[in-house]
Amino acid sequence: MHEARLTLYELAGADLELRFSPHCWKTRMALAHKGLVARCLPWHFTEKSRIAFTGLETVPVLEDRNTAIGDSWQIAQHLEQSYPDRPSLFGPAAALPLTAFVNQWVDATLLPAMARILLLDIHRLLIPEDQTYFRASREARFGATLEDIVAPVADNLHHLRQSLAPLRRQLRSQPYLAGATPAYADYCVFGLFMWARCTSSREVLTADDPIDAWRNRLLDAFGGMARSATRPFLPCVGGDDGR
Ligand SMILES: N[C@@H](CCC(=O)N[C@@H](CS)C(=O)NCC(=O)O)C(=O)O
Repeated sequence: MHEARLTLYELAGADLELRFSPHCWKTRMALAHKGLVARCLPWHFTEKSRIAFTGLETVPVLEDRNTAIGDSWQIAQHLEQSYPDRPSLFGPAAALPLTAFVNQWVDATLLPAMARILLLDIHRLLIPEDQTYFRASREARFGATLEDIVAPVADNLHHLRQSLAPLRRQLRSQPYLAGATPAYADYCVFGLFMWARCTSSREVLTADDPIDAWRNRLLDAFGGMARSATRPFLPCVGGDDGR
């Protein structure tokens, strides 16, 4: 049962059970970390009016009793401050700015690199109105058609894997980015892998990548919550990435 006071608006595909947003996954993991259960409502890109009360046009949005919070980072702060008796999302005070840095690194560097792999897969999973909006907004953002953005598959995968180098090195000596146990820094990066898992049949890591073991640990966390998330039925993507 969810706690009646918490409602999370999450991006959904044409299949309303398909919740694939990397930012919403950060919040899902943060809620689970705090041992909180929210009522999770599906939301589509073109349903801006449903979240207009936040003044924002993006999800996640969390309603906690009479407060509405938008932006995954703000939501994480809210959860930490409002539920101090639950496990900390950040750890000691010094870890907060470092976690903020990880969040920025993910959003500025890893997210666009992952987008170049997933954009067309995402488009296929949306309701028609969202498809039109998504194509126009992302093509304007990236300056090319969705098809052209994803076409250099091998280069795009290579670029993402190279961008993941700091994470890979860190995970050679510790199980989680935050140390011995996972924290919000881990969820910031993990959200990206849920984005891939819930939209595409393409494996973005090589089989021997140490990041894979970390990803598996987080897929299994909280009773396998992330592992059991709905995935799309997709034909296997053909073609070798060549690396
Ligand atoms: N900085 C925001 C970014 C949220 C965001 O971009 N969410 C996407 C879904 S992954 C969205 O709602 N996009 C709406 C749009 O593109 O119009 C956060 O961390 O919550």
